[in-house]
Amino acid sequence: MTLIDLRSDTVTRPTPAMRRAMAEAEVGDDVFGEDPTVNRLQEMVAEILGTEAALFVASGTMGNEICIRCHTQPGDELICEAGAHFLHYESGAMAALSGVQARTIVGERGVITAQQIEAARRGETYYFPRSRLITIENTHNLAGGTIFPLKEIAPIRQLADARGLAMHLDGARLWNASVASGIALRDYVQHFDSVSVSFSKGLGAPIGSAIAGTKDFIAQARRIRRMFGGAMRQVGIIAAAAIYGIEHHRERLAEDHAHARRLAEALHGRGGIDIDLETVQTNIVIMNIAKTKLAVPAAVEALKKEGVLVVPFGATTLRAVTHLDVSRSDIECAIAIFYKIFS
Ligand code: TLP
Repeated sequence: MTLIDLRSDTVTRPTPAMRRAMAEAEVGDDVFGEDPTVNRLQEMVAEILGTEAALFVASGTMGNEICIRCHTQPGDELICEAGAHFLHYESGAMAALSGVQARTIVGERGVITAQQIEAARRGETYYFPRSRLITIENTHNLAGGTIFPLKEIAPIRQLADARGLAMHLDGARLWNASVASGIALRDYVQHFDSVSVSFSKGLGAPIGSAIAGTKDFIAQARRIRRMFGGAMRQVGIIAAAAIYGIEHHRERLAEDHAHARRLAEALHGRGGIDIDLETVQTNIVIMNIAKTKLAVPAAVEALKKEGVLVVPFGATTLRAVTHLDVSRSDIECAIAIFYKIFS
C-alpha cells in the first residue's frame, strides 16, 4: 500500500535532480566563510528578501531562536500570537536559551493587530518585564496556514518604531504566503528587523533555513549560531538543495494550495467534519472532528490503516498538509478514504 503522507510538508524527500545538485555542489569550510555554495545561497536569499545579508542555519527552530536571542536580554518579554510555533514546538528554547518570556495575544486566524500589541506592551515601571520584541508568523501554522495581511503589518511597524521594539518574522512558510497572495517576499520582509525562512518545507529541501537582516544583525547572529552549535563545515551539499528548491519548487507551491483547497472543500461537512474554509489560504487544512463519530487518536489510526497519514493538532482537530510529494490523484484518493472513514 502506498501511503499518502499529509502529516507535514517537511516529509518530502529530495528529488533525483535535487540530489544531483547536492552531489555536484562546490564546497569549502563555512566556519571560515569559504563554502561557495553557502555563500551563493545566502546572497540569493538576501536578494529575494531585500535584506543586506542572510545566514544559512540548520532548522527553522534554530533560525527563530537565534533571532530571539539577538533581539533580547534575559528577563525581557516578547509579544506574540498565542499559537506561535516557538511557544508550542521548540521545546521551550526561548526560555532555555534566551531567558525570555512571552506575552501572548489571541489573534483572529493568527492575525494580531497594532492595537492589541499596544495594549499588551508593558509600561516603563522597573518591576515589569521589558517589552522588547514583537513576532509574527506568516503563514501561521496553528491557525491553518493563514496569510498575515500586509496592510496589518505596516501599523505594527509604526508602533514598534514609536516604542523602540524590534520585530521578527517567522516566515518558515513565507514562500507560500507570497505565492498565494502575489505579494513579493521583500514587501513583507521590509517591515521586520529579522526573518527566518525555511527550505525544508514547501520547497522540498531535506535540511535548512535562513535568517536575514542587516549586516550588523547577521554578524551577531553568526556568533550566536556558533554558540548554539550550528556552525557547520562543508555544508554546501545541503545549501545546494536549498538553491535547487528556490529555483525549481517555488512557483509550484500554487499546486499545493489548490490541492489543500480541493481537500478542504470536499471534506467540510462530511460526516460531521468541520473546516473553517476561510483559513485554507495555502497548503494546510485543519479539521475539527468533534462532531464526528471518531476521537482524534482513533481517526488518525483509521486513516493510517487505509493509507492516509495526518497529525493530531489539538483535542478535536487533525492537520493535513499538501506538498511536493502529493499529487492531485493522491488528493482524490485521500478524499475517498476520508469519505469511507467518516461516512
Ligand atoms: N513546523 C513543523 C512542526 O514543528 C509543527 C510542521 O510540521 O509544521 N516555524 C514554523 C511556522 C513552523 O511551522 C516550523 C515547523 C518551524 C518554525 C520550525 O522549523 P524546523 O522544523 O525546521 O525546526
